[in-house]
Amino acid sequence: MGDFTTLNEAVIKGDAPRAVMETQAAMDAGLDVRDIIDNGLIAAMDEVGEKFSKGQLFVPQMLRSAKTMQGCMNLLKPHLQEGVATAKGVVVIGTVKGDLHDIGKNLVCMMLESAGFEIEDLGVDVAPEQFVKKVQEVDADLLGMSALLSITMPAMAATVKALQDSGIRSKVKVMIGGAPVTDKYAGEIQVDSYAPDAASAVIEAKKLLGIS
Ligand code: B1M
Repeated sequence: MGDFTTLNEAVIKGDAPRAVMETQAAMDAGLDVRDIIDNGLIAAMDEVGEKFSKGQLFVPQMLRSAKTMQGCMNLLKPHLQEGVATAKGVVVIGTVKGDLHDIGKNLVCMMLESAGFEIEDLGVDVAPEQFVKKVQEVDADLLGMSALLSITMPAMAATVKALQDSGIRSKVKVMIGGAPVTDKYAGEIQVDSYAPDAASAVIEAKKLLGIS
């Protein structure tokens, strides 16, 4: 594992130029892209969340850190390629209604895309009906939902119900994730899979669609 102290600090401070420079330096030093993401960027965002919980920083600073992380991700994205991309299945994905967090969801999209899946990203604050409409429109193989707030998790259950009401639940696999989401919750709302992070999301997606 590399030493990411300076990159961590830059993300926590929301100093985008410095963070991007540090990310580039880490790549130039030959460090693994996943290591940079996990220990350089995600670890810093976890600390931002902790500081926010303790009242040591506020929403505008959290937003600045989020934008900084996104800038670094843009730099890393081309290096996430897993090999030649061949269409493995169509994935409709989005952050659920009432929730505006998209960094984790975007990371999941990037990893799935680089693993060869075709991605239909609906963005944030996606209502159950919007998910259903898109799944029908593109004949999706997999629906992915992300939630970062405890109070928006029920929107996942509402989407599953909307799929059932439209008669298409059995035609599409459903995977959920996001910091407050658990395997237990996935069982309760009867989705097909839960993934704790972006790398497992790829493994789970492949498993669900029978791809090795
Ligand atoms: Co907010 N926020 N936020 N926030 N924010 C959290 C989530 C919080 C935990 C902070 C805290 O209190 N410690 C807390 C939620 C508490 C709770 O409900 N459990 C919180 C809160 C309270 C809020 C507001 C209510 C604050 C306010 O306004 N008072 C507000 C809500 C706005 C809204 O959504 N309606 C709010 C706002 C924001 C910003 C807009 C400022 C910004 C988001 C910017 C953006 O996303 N574009 C923000 C941020 C940045 C965070 C923290 C600091 C970081 C989130 C993040 O990007 N993590 C966060 C604290 C934390 O999580 N440590 C916090 C990095 C990211 C890579 O991880 O998203 O977990 P994550 O994704 C992972 C996995 O979860 C998984 O894979 C990803 C990669 O490994 N995964 C999936 C995610 N989706 C998946 C889907 C899958 C599979 C895996 O399948 C489909």
